[in-house]
Amino acid sequence: MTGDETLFEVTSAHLNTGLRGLPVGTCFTSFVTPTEGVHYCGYPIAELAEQEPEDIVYLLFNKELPNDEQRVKFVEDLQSRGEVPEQINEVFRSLPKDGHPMDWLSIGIHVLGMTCLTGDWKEDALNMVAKMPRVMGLMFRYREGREDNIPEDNLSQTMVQRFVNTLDFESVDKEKMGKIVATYLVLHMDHGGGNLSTFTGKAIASGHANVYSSMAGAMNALSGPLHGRANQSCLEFVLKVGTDDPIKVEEFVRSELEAKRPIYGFGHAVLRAEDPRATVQFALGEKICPDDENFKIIRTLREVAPKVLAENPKISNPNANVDIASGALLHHVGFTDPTYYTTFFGWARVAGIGAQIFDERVVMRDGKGVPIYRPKYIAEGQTLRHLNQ
Ligand code: NMX
Ligand code: MLT
Repeated sequence: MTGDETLFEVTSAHLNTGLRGLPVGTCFTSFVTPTEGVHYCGYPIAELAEQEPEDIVYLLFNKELPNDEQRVKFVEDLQSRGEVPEQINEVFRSLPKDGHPMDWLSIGIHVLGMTCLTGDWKEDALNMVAKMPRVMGLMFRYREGREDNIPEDNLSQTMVQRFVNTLDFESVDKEKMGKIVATYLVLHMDHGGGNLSTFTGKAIASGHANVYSSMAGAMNALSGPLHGRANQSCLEFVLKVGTDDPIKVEEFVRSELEAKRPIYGFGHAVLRAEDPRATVQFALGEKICPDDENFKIIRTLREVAPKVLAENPKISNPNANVDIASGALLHHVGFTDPTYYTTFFGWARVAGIGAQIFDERVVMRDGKGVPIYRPKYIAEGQTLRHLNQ
């Protein structure tokens, strides 16, 4: 981009639309197109789905995939940052067990901020990424009252292995669990600059709150049912449907719409086709759990719901979004409580939001950083004369 190109004509019709579609900045980590979905540093997401999560963290921070040597060095570097402070155990032990896991996650991130802050944007962002697997595992353990015999953190493991090792669930296929979690992380790490949680995190950081405080705020934004918590609502919805019979599923969808409840797992603010992240997860499910009861239900929902939603011309995108399939896959490998699902989304997003905060604070505007966010709001009845001042 050069000079003062006109990117968008703002009219009064754009007011109070949640900034929908208004260009407000540049994003170096990813972009989202309405038909092809998210691209991380230019790579369409489907091309990256099989990569290791560590490779994608490297990509988001360095804007290129690592070669073999860079990968080894980066994994070692992350491992050296992974230790979590002892205080997190005390804090988690004291939290209400019925508090929502997203609140636990946000508090866990604040504890990291209070105990591990360096004040360097990139160091703090990478340290947080490295500590997340253990924080996630501990959150499950303490919230479920499984406080005894928590395995030591094994820092020489991958991020996903450290999480699975900390959980130490009995009678689960740890390899399958690892594969689902790894794919989940890769698919959810970033989604352009304007999704609500990323935008919120960057806005908070623009006032020079540290990365941890900014990330905790981003997690709170992600916890809403129209944003990240849609994955929890979606599996709850699937369990409520309880059948893969297309006729009954259609009846259920219609009755939810009549009751003015959202059809979770469908629709998007930017996408106008099925989200490729959903397509990847459906393909994975067909491979690992085609006969799983929940998977069969979402397969039917994917067929039925878009047709019903498309009857309403107000709905811009009746197709499946990222949240339709993730719950069924997580459930299949042993995560049977849907209230945890958004924490996986949050865990993944720490990488993308951390990288975007780093770019906005340290790289953009020749290193000066983006100034404090301050969009303009217009008072009801304000005159044109006032507006132009
Ligand atoms: N079920 C019921 N109504 C819907 C849906 C849906 N899946 N999608 C859109 N609408 C309604 C929407 O509520 C709005 O109604 P109204 O004019 O009465 O306020 C109207 O259709 C137009 O909305 P759109 O312009 O199509 O979508 P918008 O950009 O406002 O919202 C979502 C996008 C994602 C919030 C919306 O599609 C939705 O609520 N989907 C269900 C929840 C969900 O799956 N969210 C996860 C999104 C992904 N994520 O991680 O954030
Ligand atoms: C996301 O991944 O953040 C969601 O799809 C929401 C969005 O992009 O607005």
